[in-house]
Amino acid sequence: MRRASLTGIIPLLLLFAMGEASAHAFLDRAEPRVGNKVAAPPREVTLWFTQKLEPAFSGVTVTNAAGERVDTGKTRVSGTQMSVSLRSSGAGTYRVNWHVLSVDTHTTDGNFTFQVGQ
Ligand SMILES: [Cu+2]
Repeated sequence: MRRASLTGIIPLLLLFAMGEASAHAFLDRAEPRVGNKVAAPPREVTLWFTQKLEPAFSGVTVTNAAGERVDTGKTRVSGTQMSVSLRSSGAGTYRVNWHVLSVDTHTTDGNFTFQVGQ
């Protein structure tokens, strides 16, 4: 009996967890695209999220393979969009590190890489 009731509850809990998660601001897409390779160094990185962001508590940094910052340090937030300009940089792998506070007061963060080169 106990086992039967548990199997009924677990899918319900999963459903609640997913409903909660979908309410946060998650990365929808980015430019340069996540994991993509671009020929020329981009002038900026732009990220789009699934929810509106609170500018004061959202930010993005970009580092090169050596872990050095290549962004200008000034994150711009507008609605669901966040972007940062990059200093001139060469070929290589870059990591984008982002953290956001969405308007529902939940924080999320993540990172991804893109490559520059031929
Ligand atoms: Cu949320």
